[in-house]
Amino acid sequence: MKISFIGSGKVGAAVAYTASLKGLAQEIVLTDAFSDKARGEALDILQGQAFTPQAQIKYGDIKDTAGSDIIVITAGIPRKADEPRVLLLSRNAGLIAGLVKEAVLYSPDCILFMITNPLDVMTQLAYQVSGLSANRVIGMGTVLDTARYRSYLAEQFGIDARDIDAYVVGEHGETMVPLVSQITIKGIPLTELPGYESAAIDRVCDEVRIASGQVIALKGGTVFAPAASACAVLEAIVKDSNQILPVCTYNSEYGVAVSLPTLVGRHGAGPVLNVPMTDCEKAALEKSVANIKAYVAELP
Ligand code: LAC
Repeated sequence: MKISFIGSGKVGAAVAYTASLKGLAQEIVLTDAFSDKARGEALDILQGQAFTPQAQIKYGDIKDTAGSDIIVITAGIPRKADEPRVLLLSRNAGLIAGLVKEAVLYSPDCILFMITNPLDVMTQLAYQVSGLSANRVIGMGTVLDTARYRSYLAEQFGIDARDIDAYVVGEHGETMVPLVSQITIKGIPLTELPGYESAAIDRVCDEVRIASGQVIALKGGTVFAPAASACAVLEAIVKDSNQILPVCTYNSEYGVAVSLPTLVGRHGAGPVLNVPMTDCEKAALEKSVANIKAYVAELP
């Protein structure tokens, strides 16, 4: 398995390192507009190989990604704490379009994994310019928001986050939709939990929406939750586990890239599963889709 990274900034490097710790690839290639950055991160990961699963850790430019099974794209301008992700649209759209076209030329059989923000729009753009089938253009989407949702629910109710089935769907952004009606803990409705109160759920949902901005304001950018979330998707692909994850893919029903619970395996992402929603949740999802579409309409 060859996984290449276009972008070796904080998130790209953390995803590459986490993937190496999990033994997800036999070959990892780091690239970056600043070649010394890619080289430094590759050497830093390589130098720990005496105590991690073995892999060839390389650095180079986009031609060195040739023949990749998965290409992870984190390149682009990151946002500031008080900036909505969509502000990055004009800054990143031209860059991403060019990188995607070139990457796919070198790796026509790859799966593209998008992390660059605004994520939903960049995933839509990558789908449009790559010529790849929708299942092979995957955005991290609300997998990250879902991780935060489950982590905060676990903290609130004193349970193992890995036992919680709860999804955030829609936009990886201000209109994200934490689904409340279907939260279960190993199949048991959350409402059955001792100490359950709906106000606590509302607080958790509010926390999830501001989570990224909070971390950016404190430390300049989010790194570890994105890396853990990204590697959950990479692991499902590499191990062909057909895990259900709310990744962002082009959805022909909605006519745009949007995050919904989807089977993820070596084939990429699909089919999207029909998660039960209340009328209120469905309306919120429709609003989120409309928001993504409005941003996609601004693509150059
Ligand atoms: C975040 C960035 C990755 O949500 O969009 O932390």
